[in-house]
Amino acid sequence: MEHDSELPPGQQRVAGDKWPLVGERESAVVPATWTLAIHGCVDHPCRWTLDEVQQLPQVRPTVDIHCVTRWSKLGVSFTGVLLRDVLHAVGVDPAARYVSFESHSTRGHTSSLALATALELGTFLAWEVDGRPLPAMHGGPLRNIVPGRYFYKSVKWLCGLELLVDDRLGYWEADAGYHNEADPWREQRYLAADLDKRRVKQLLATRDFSGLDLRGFQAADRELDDLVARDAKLRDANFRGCRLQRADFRGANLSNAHFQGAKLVDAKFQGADVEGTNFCQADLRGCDFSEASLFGASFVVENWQALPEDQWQAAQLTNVRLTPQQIESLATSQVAYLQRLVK
Ligand SMILES: Nc1nc2c(c(=O)[nH]1)N[C@H]1C(S)=C(S)[C@@H](COP(=O)(O)O)O[C@H]1N2
Ligand SMILES: [Mo]
Repeated sequence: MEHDSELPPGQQRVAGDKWPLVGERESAVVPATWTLAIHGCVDHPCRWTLDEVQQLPQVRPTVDIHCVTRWSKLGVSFTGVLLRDVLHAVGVDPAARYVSFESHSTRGHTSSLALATALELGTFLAWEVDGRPLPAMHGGPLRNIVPGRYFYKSVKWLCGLELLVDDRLGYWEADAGYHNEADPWREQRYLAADLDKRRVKQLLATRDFSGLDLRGFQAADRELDDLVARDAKLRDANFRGCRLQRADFRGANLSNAHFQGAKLVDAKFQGADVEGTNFCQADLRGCDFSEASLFGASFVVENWQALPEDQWQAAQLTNVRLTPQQIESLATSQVAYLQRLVK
């Protein structure tokens, strides 16, 4: 599909040639014993070595990577074989409707797609990036790549392709509410948790979210000073314009949460996941981000340098605890802003 812009909505380019590491960091299996099992609804279930995979016609697609935590890395070239050719070689049972990508990893990570979608998007299995072997931390010896979907559909250390009649939700899709379609151009990031109105009211009254799964929680413009949300799951939650002074978000998952214009004076974010989180125009005086993970977080609009000062200086960043390393993990426009304002 053709798009006017290179970047899907809400995405930012990584600085330079950075390639962030997301999710699991290593495989559970040494490459020497690595094989790919192709099973489920196939005519000839089999187990291939990497050598055997590489016998198929090789392709060199250039792919734009879009992570759900809002970083994008454009124009990455891989070497691999098309899923279509793999499946052609083993023969697919016409009853198969889904394909599950399985990982050699301790938690048995998986992700799945409708088979027709996977084929249409040109899904392939890659062992090289920019002409060099795919690094182990990025899924070497082999990972699948699904162009045109958030990167969580591209499983590292691919060890199996299972053809299914009925879908089986993947690791992030089943437990963390990641959207099963994952189209970045339609911002299909997360599904909101199911909460009835009474429960929402009760949560807002007690101001205790500790340990709860409240992804997508809608709390814009609320008075929530002293909120306790330790270890809460608040991906994609909306706290725009809230009062959240002294709020305790230690250990919480706030990836992609919205804090635009919120008053967060002295809030605690130690050890929190704030990947892709939006803090534009928020009052962050005295906030502590020690040990927090900040990839893709934003503190100011991308083009701030082109705007009049009164429009970007609203953010208040005195006494914010952010290390230089944390700041450097952000997009270029953000780094320049924070280096100027964090004292
Ligand atoms: N085995 C495995 N594959 C995985 C994940 C994971 O945790 N384990 N994370 C997914 C997510 S959410 C992303 S964004 C990409 C990250 O790939 P990278 O670490 O190479 O950037 O891998 C995807 N594939
Ligand atoms: Mo991701």
